[in-house]
Amino acid sequence: MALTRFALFNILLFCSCAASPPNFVLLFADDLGFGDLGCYGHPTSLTPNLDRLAAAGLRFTDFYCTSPVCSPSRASLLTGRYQTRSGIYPGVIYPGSIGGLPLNETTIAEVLKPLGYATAAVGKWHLGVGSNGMFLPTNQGFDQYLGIPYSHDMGPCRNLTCFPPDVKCFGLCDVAAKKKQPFFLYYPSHHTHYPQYAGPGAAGRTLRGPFGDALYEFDNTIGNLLATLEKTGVINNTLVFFTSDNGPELMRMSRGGNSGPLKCGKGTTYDGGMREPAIAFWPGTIQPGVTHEMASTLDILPTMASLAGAKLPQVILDGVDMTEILVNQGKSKRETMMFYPTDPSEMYGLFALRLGKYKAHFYTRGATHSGTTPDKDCPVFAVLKPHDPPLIFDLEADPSENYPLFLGGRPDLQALLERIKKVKEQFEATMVFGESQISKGTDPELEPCCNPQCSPKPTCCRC
Ligand code: CSN
Ligand code: MG
Repeated sequence: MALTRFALFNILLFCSCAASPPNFVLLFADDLGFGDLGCYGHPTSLTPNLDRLAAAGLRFTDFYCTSPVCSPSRASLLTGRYQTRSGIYPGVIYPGSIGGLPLNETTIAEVLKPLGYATAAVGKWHLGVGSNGMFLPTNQGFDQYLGIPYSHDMGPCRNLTCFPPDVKCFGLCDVAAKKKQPFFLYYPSHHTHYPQYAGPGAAGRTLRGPFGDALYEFDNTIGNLLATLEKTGVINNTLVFFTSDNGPELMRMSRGGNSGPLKCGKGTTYDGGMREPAIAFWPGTIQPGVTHEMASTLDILPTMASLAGAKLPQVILDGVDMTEILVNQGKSKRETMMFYPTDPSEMYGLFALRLGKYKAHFYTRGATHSGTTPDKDCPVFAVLKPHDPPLIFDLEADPSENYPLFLGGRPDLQALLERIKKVKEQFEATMVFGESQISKGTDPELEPCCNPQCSPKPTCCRC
């Protein structure tokens, strides 16, 4: 009897899996650091919904994005490839940028589309607009897009952050769920990026001030999303994944984020710039826990492809399938993480490389975005410094990258150094830099403008 019921249960489970691939909700924070969430130890952040996802899901301690600034990090998230390949460097895309994420790159949305997924991007895109909007999400596999195309401290209409238009709820989850169509919702929120904004439900509601209020509002939105997933009955067939694009903008002082115990923040290749909070939630499939396995935004495309049964793009992928970490709290297939600066070049190559628990810095440099903290290595005054041999840190014993290992008299560390050099050499030999999209420059005519016929642009767009 028990066995029969067990068998029936399995069949039902199997049938439902085979019949309906899972939905994906990808939540992406902006400039949110490793130490910013309640569940990552921030004392005054108010993040009840993210904390709930972490308590009932899997929380990562060693999760990396690929760049300490926005656009390159987003390019990697959506393509599973280092930004050097797609050409989203140096720096970030500007409102009038001529280039954008090349259309021949394959995004997660494009991977899922052939399986009948409904796809939507809601929030900050920051991978180009281009002439006639050629680089917008609707040309990169997303059926629908509602949001701002770049950071809200860019462009002529900055005051839109003070007087947000009354945008009605998009409701795509709702529609897709009712149709029993699988969906992929990409929600890259602008909330925690400077200047922060919070509406009446969140402004002044936290102990942390403007950053805390904006984060709380984002968290409320996540709560609403979860409620919709529950109400529509799809929550048990939905992977919700949360992470952030880059480390905190420390130059904003208490209005920037917080990298917790990690060194420096945005713009740098220290862990504070690129190691991020990450949470995977899927009731019934992902067991609650904490994982110390190394994983990356690069791995999200291959993982979603594998869970959906989709074909991988026929290009060099830097991501690996992390399903085993998610569903069995198993081992990562990822052994390395590569750290490129905001202005990667073939001449300098990698600034740093993590192999297992060790991270080697071949170059270090501070950044404008990481100014104002007492650590003298973080601000822009810390000029480019080559290290030969590289500075090596044991990130398990010293996550703050405070104490470089002394290699003298340690044959084991000498062997490690040789291995790191070899891995670096092998990786760099496979790296073909794509044509830089951002070096193509800007054209004011390409800036989205509230008064398209006006001149001269962009100043006439201040409306
Ligand atoms: S970012 O932030 O777009 O989130 O990376 O708003 O690197 O020069 C970065 N930058 C404005 C920004 C400029 C931003 C830069
Ligand atoms: Mg950002």
